[in-house]
Amino acid sequence: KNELKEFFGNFVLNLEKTEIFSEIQKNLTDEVLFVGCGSSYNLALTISNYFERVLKIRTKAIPAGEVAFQKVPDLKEEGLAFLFSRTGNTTEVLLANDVLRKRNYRTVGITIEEESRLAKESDLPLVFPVREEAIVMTKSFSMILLSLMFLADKIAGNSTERFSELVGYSPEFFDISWKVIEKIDLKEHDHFVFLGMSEFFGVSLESALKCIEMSLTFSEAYSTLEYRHGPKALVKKGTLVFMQKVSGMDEQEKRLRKELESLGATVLEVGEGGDIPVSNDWRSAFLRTVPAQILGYQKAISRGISPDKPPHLEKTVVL
Ligand code: F1P
Repeated sequence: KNELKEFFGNFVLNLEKTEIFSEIQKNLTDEVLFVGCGSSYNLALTISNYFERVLKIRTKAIPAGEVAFQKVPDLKEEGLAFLFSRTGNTTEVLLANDVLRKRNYRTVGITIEEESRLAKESDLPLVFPVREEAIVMTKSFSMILLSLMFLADKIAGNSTERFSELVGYSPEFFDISWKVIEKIDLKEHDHFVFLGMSEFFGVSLESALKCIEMSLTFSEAYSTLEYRHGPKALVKKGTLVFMQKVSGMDEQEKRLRKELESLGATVLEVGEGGDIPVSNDWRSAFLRTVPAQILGYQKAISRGISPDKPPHLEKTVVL
């Protein structure tokens, strides 16, 4: 919980001075691709939304497998593409890098492994100084998300003060999340639902994936109001819903919470005035996966499972 502060001071605040920053700025086109698999796809999706929001460009987030096997209907002949892979060796991402480079895309390879193929084969490698041994991606997700959102604001010429505030708040946010989740009887909850919009939808997808991977619990994610259109049929006592609050939706969120609680669900709201309070600014996305990381961890422990080594999964998926 304290690593984020150090990382922000040592790495993120210096990003602007690096060569990769000016290269990205120079190569920014009117449509930018964001590509990855699994957590790295969720990361790509969340960042893609934020780039669109602050830089007013069109973006597309695509699972790497669809680029790798050329299933994208309208891929352009050139452009800029961000490829995400924590290990830097996931087959689909490497194949996607080949496909895009052959088409004259400039590829930015985002990874934490300097010696990985993505770091070596992408045009503009951006290697993060983060160590993460577990199979499940947790802190590197938050750190890369924070960095690229920061980068987008810097390119747009926006103030980045809010990031400093959020990073300063992160240890407290971690503690509050831990305590709130600790109070829930997790043995009685076996169905987790994550609801969010836009950037917070990416956060919700990642939250569900974390809980599946770490605690082997049935978990789903939906765009907040979509949940009322069918999926809520599965709500029961034992359903735990995390709702990511967004600005201007208080009334709808309140009504949805009431409805889900009347169906037997336990509901926790993350955001301004919520059970786990945090700013509703989209920049808070990098913090908002933390409650699910804690939930996955606590649920795994309550089931006697190792949250670091889920069955059937490997750190790098090789096709
Ligand atoms: C992608 C990924 C992970 C996931 C699992 C399988 O890895 O989907 O997000 O947790 O371990 O691989 P990477 O390309 O980011 O290394």
